[in-house]
Amino acid sequence: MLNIVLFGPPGSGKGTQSEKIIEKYGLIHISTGDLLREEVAAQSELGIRAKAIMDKGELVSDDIVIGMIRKKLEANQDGPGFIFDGFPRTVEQARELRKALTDYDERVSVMVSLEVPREELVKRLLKRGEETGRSDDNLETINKRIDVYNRQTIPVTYYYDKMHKHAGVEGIGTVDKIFDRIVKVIEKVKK
Ligand code: B4P
Repeated sequence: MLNIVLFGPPGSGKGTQSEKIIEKYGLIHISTGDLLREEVAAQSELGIRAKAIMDKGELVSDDIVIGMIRKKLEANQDGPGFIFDGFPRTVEQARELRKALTDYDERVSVMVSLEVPREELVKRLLKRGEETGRSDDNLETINKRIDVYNRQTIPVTYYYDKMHKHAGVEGIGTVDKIFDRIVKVIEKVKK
C-alpha cells in the first residue's frame, strides 16, 4: 500500500492537493477535518462538542480523532492505500497511527509537509471564509489555529524526521506547480 501523510499549517493546501493526489493514485481520503465537519452537520453529540472546539481554533481530543481513524482504516482494507489529510496533528496521534497501521502490517510511506508563510495562510483562509462562510475562517480563529499548529503540531515533523520520512515541499505557486513537486516526492517512495 501507498500511505501518505499530507501535512501543513491550516490553509497550506492540504485539502486542495489531496483531491489531485486521489485522482492520480486512487488513494482513500481520510480528512479528520472533513470527518469532524460531517459530525457537526449531523448535529451528533460528538459534532456539538467538536464544533465548540473547532470554532475556538483548538484541537479536538486525540481520543476522538484516533477513534475516527481506526474506524476508517478498518472499513477500507482492500484499497491501494490512504491519504491522511490533517492527521496526525499531535505526536500522540502520530504514535497511534503507527500502531493502527502496524496492526494491518502497514506503515506510513512518506509525510509530505507543505511549507507556506503565515501571511499567505491568513490571506487564503480569510478569502475562503468570505466565499464559504466556514465558521473557523475568521481572523481571530485563523491566528489561533496557526499558533496551535506551531505549538502542538510542528513537533510531528520531528517524529517523522527521525524515521527519515519527512519531505518538505514549497506550498507557494499555482496548485498544479505544487502538485508536480508532491508527485516527485511520491514517485521516489513508490519505487
Ligand atoms: P482542517 O479541516 O484540517 O482545516 P485546515 O487545516 O484549515 O484546512 P486545509 O489546510 O485542508 O485547507 P486548504 O489548505 O486545502 O481542520 C479544521 C479544524 O478541525 C482544526 O482547526 C481542528 O479544530 C479540527 N481538527 C482537524 N483534524 C484534527 C486532528 N487530527 N486533531 C485534532 N483536531 C483536528 O485550503 C485553504 C484555502 O487555500 C482554500 O480556500 C484553497 O482554495 C486555498 N488554496 C489552496 N492552495 C492554494 C494555492 N496554491 N494558492 C492559493 N490558494 C490556495
